[in-house]
Amino acid sequence: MGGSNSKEIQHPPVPLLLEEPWKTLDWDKRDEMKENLKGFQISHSDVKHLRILVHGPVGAGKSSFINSIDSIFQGRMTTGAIAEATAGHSFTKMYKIHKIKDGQYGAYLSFVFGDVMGLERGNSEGVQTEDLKKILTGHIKEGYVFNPASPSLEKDHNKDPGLNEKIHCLVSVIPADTLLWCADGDKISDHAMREKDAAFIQKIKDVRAYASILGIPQVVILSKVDESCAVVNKNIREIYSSKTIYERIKHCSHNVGVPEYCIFPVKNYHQENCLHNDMDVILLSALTNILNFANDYVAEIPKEED
Ligand SMILES: Nc1nc2c(ncn2[C@@H]2O[C@H](COP(=O)(O)OP(=O)(O)OP(=O)(O)O)[C@@H](O)[C@H]2O)c(=O)[nH]1
Ligand SMILES: [Mg+2]
Repeated sequence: MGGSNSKEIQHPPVPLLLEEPWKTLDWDKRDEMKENLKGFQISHSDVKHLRILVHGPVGAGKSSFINSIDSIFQGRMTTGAIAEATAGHSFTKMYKIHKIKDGQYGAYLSFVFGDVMGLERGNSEGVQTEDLKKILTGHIKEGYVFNPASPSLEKDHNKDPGLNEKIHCLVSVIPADTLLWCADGDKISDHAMREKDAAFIQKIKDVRAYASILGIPQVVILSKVDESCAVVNKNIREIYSSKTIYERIKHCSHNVGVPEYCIFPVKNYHQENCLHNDMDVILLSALTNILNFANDYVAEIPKEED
């Protein structure tokens, strides 16, 4: 007999963690990883700095990712790429290159980040995908102020950019807490939200497709893992064991078209007031992969004749 007298079926609790992490890191290697990155050698004599373009939806954590890397090498919190707590329209309005230094007085490291305005849903909102394509080819100069209503004009452009001015790796920052979670349609009932995500994803795909034509390697930084999984929020070392994070990586791979091994979940510094070993190891591991991909790309390009 059914009804209120029937005994409630007790389901065993669903485990939140995978049996085995899908990736392991050595948590004691922060200093060694930092030293390796400080001494990173570029495999092409025409390239002074490996150029990493960081793009993605508005508020995804692009500037925070750049700040997090800068903070690690400064040994303290920095805010060179200003990050903003208010959601909505992009806080970053200008194309800015961020060089990373070894400590306060040390040398510049062998990579720089390009920080751009965020992608937004509408055609006249946020950064224009056409502008991102021009940044990839080195045509847009640093300091260019983005105009969401129209792409850049010829006068804003570098005429004949060399390999050194071009982008060597495209990083898409995608927040793990909101986007893509609803990609299969059954996880969220808000249709408008799904549409919004689809528009973002299409723009990310467009820029990626163009980068692919140019042969530029691409990775995804899956930010805000702390907002996406309570276990990871409590203990960041569970990042590669969390079922939620792993599921989102698979969603992201499926929807954006980036292979899983090119998706790096991270927690950016956002409210901490001092550095944290485990966050650094995770961020440095992602950065090492980004630089290796960028370096593999430039190594393949023939040197310009004198
Ligand atoms: N919890 C958490 N918050 C984050 C993380 N990364 C960034 N944030 C917060 O998210 C907000 C947006 O971060 P930004 O770095 O300004 O994002 P952005 O992609 O540069 O945004 P726009 O320049 O406005 O397009 C800020 O309040 C950050 O503190 C993260 O990994 N975890
Ligand atoms: Mg920003």
